[in-house]
Amino acid sequence: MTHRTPPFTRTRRLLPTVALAAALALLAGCTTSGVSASATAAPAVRDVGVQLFQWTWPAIARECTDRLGPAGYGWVLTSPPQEHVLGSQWWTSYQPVSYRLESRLGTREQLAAMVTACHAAGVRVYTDAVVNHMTGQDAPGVGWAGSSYSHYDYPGLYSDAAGDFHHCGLTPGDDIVSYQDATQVRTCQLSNLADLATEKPQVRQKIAAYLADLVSLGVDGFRIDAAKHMAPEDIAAFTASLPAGTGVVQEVIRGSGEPITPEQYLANGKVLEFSWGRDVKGMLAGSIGPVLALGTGSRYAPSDKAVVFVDNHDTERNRSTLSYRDGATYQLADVLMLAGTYGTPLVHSGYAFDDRDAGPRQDARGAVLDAACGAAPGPGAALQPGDWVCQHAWPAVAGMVGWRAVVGSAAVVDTWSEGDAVALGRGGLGFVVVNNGDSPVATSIPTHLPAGTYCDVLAGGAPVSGGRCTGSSATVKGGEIVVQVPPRSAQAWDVSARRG
Ligand code: LAG
Ligand code: CA
Repeated sequence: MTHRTPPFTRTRRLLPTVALAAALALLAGCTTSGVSASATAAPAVRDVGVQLFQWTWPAIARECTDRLGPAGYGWVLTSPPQEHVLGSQWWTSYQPVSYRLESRLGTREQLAAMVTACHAAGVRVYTDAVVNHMTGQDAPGVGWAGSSYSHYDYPGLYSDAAGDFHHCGLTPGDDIVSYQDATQVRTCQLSNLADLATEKPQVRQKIAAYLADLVSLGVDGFRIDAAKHMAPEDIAAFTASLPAGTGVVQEVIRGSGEPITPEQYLANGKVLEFSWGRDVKGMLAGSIGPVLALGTGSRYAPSDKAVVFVDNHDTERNRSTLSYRDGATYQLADVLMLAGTYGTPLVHSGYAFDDRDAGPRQDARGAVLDAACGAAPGPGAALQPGDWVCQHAWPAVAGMVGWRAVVGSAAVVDTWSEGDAVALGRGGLGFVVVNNGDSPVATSIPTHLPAGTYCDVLAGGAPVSGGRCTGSSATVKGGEIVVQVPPRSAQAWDVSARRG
């Protein structure tokens, strides 16, 4: 069970900044130990996103209302919304046939309704913009919404006759062979996908119109798919006319020694930083100590330009990062990401699979069935292929989203590491211990948390008005917290879950 009945609802997590500050002041007044000056509330930041991979628009709308908003998620990233090729595989989404907003994930009307519902829940909506290419189909076909097409002809949109496609002439089949050659990467085809001539004004204008259409429905931002395969100035051109504040998150996969780097794209907006997920995988398999310093150095985009993630739909399949298959270890990676100050976190949430191509569950027509989370989502849940993993609903993940809303932008004031465990404290407002070892951590750790007894917010927290904790509790006294953390698990405490 992840939902608490009303007396146990941690409503404080969703209060706007001012109300949160007031609630904390109240909390301080009600406790004998008081809350120190260092515990003044930092501004509530709802910066955590969730990629609801292959979720339908009606399912996302419901999730925004029922879970994402209440848990404190700030934004959701959807799969691509445009018309696509037919087929049961998930990656048909990445082969656009037209920019009609009709896909097996839902209709234009359902998309608009999803945006309305998410906004009402305080959740912004980003969609995946596949604009580097069209289909990779050698044979002509018909798309999901009925549009006819062939490889280099999309009637009413793009055609070879109009010069809308690249034919790089540099490689066999015009496909990218070497990532050491920037011209190939940008003007040859990615896996036979018809490469748009994004340097041309008429192509840029069509992409801009597609994005503007989504913005007209209330969409707040975009993941720019395959950004590495377009010049930064092309992306600048088709995003220039978006309203100020529209989010731009560019997928530029960092590759060592490659001429194209994420840094070349920072003038356009944020980038998805792949280094963090790769590094945390290595550290959780070896020495965890340095994990708290992740995010610095030449392989990391600046924090304010980085979207940080443990895994995404590609890396959970190519195994370059941890994934739900790694169970408890994977969960610890999400906890670490949400605890830290590096980047804007993006939680991945997909479905279980055996076959990397297998699509989500569909009806006879190929429409994707609405996602639903099981009764007890978590790293230990037994999953069949096609079951929704619902990482965003795992108590430790959702609990850390709430913790992050409480600590806000507070700085890291405590760090601790011993053996296979680390701890981190933010601004005297929150503290977390991650135990990646095979034995329990039972010790006292220096902390800036004010004295008192705290409920573990990864195990349900506590009633606002005091009383018993749902999970375990830990006591802070004399500037130290006494913790008991089982193997391969994490616990977290914050000033909103102090027992009165
Ligand atoms: C991306 N980012 O740059 C997406 O995150 C990634 O998921 C997309 O690949 C890729 N770029 C293109 O948008 C996915 C699958 C591929 C699939 C492709 C197009 O990982 O496997 O290719 O989408 O649907 C598939 C076949 C290829 C075939 C191609 C064209 O696997 O063998 O050549 O379709 O028919
Ligand atoms: Ca290209």
